[in-house]
Amino acid sequence: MSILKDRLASKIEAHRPRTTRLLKEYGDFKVGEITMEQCIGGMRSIKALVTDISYLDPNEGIRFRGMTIPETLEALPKPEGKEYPFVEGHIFLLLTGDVPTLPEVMELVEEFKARRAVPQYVYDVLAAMPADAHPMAMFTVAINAMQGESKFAKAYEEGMKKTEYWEPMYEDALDLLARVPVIAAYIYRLKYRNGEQIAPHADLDMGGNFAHMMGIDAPYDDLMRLYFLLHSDHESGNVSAHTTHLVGSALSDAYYSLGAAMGGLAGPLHGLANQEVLRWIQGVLDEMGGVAPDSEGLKKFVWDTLNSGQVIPGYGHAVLRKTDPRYESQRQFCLKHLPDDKIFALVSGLYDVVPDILREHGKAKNPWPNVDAQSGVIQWYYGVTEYDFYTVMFGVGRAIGVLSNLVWDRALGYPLERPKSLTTDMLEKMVGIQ
Ligand code: CMX
Repeated sequence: MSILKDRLASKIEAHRPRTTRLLKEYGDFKVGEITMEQCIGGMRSIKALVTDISYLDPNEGIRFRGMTIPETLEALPKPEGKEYPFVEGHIFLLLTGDVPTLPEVMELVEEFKARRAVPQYVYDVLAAMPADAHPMAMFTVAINAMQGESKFAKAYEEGMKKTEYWEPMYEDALDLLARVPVIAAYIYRLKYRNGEQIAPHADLDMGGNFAHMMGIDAPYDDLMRLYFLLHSDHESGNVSAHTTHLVGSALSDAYYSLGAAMGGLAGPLHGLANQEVLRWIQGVLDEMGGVAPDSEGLKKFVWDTLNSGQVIPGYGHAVLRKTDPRYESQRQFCLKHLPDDKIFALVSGLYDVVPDILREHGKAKNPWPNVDAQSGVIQWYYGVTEYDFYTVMFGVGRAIGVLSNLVWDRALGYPLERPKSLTTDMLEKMVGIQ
C-alpha cells in the first residue's frame, strides 16, 4: 500500500468514532435555525455540511487543513529551484491533514505518473464533438466518458461492506486527479493549437507536466502549481463542491460526481466568472481602441455594466466579506513576474474603483474581488488568450478538493442527501399570510 493510502486508512479509522459519537449522543443538538430568506434565497449560510478538509472564514478566507494560503505555500515541499509547492503534496495534505515530507511527495508524484494514461476513446469522443463546443462541455464529457473505468462502481456491483467504500473511491479519485490535467491540456491543444498534441513528460510533476503539455515555458509550471492549489477547495457549500457531495451521496461514483460538479463550475456566477472577467476587460480595451482607460473612464465602464443589469465579474462572494486571499496570492505572482503588464495594470485599476462603486450601487454584500478577478490576466500574459478555456483549469484544481471530500464522504458513511421542500402556501401560512 502507498504511504498516502496507508496514512489515509489510519486517519479514517481514528476519525470515524468522532462522527459516530456526535451522531449518537448529540443527534438532537440544534446547530442553527433557518430563516425565510435562507429558505427562498439559496440556503445561504445554513450550516448543514461537514468537512475537515478546508474552512472558509468570511473575513480571513480559506484555510486548508487549518493552514492559510501563505502557511500552506510555506509548509509544502517544492520541486528543486521552484517557487511553489508540488500539487501532489497539496493533495496529500488535503486527504490526510498531514504536511508530507519530500520523499512522501515524490512517491505520490510517481504514482500519479503511473495513473495518468488517458484511454484513447476519450480522445476519440473529444474529437467527435462540434468544433464550437465549449471547453467546459468537452471537459465534462471526457470525465463522464471514463465512467466505465470506475473501480467503485464495479466493487459496489460485486458487493462490499460500507466501511470499505472509501477504498475504491480513493482509487477512482486518484485516477481522475492524475488524468484531468492531461485531458485539460489535450482539449486546449485540440481546440486552439490545431490539434498538435504534446505527449506527457516522464520526468515532470503535475504542474510541470501540465505546462509542458500546454507548450508553455517556465515559470508557467510554477504558476500552475499555484493555480491548482489555490483553486482546489473552498469548503463544501460552493456549487461545485456541493454538487460532488450531493451526487456522490447517491453512491454515484467519482466520475459521475465530478462530471456533475464541472457542470456547476461552468456557470457564470461560479467558475465561468474567470473567463467573464477577461471578456469584460477585453471589451473595455476594444471600446477604447486598445488604450487602458483612466480611473474616470473605468468608473464609467463599471457603472455602464451595472446599469445594463449585469454583474461585475470577479467581484462579490457568497461567503467572503474581504478581498479573497486567492486574489492576493495571484497578485503577488503578478507583481513579481508581470509588474508592467497592461492588463494587470487594468485589473489593479479596477480594484481601486470597483469596491466603492459596488458599495454605492448598494446590492452586493461583498464589494471585494474574488479569485476570478486576477487569474485570467496571468494566463493571458503567458499566451493563453483563449479565455473560454480558463474554467477548465479551475476545474482541474477544483477536482483536488472535491474528490478529497468525496473519499472522506464514503469513509465516514455520510448518507443520501435529501433536504425537505415546502410549498409557497405553507410558507405563507407559517407567517400568517391569508
Ligand atoms: N456585481 C453586481 N452585482 C452584484 C455583484 C457583482 N459583482 N455581486 C453581487 N451582486 C448583487 C447580486 O446579483 C444580488 O442582486 P439581486 O438582489 O438583484 O439578486 C445582490 O448583489 C446580493 O447578492 P450577494 O448576496 O452579495 O451575493 P450572492 O451570494 O447572491 O452571490 C456571487 C455571490 C459570487 C454569485 C455574486 O457576488 C456575483 O454574481 N459575482 C459576480 C460573478 C463572480 O465573480 N462569480 C465568481 C465567484 C467565485 C467563484 O465561485 O468562482
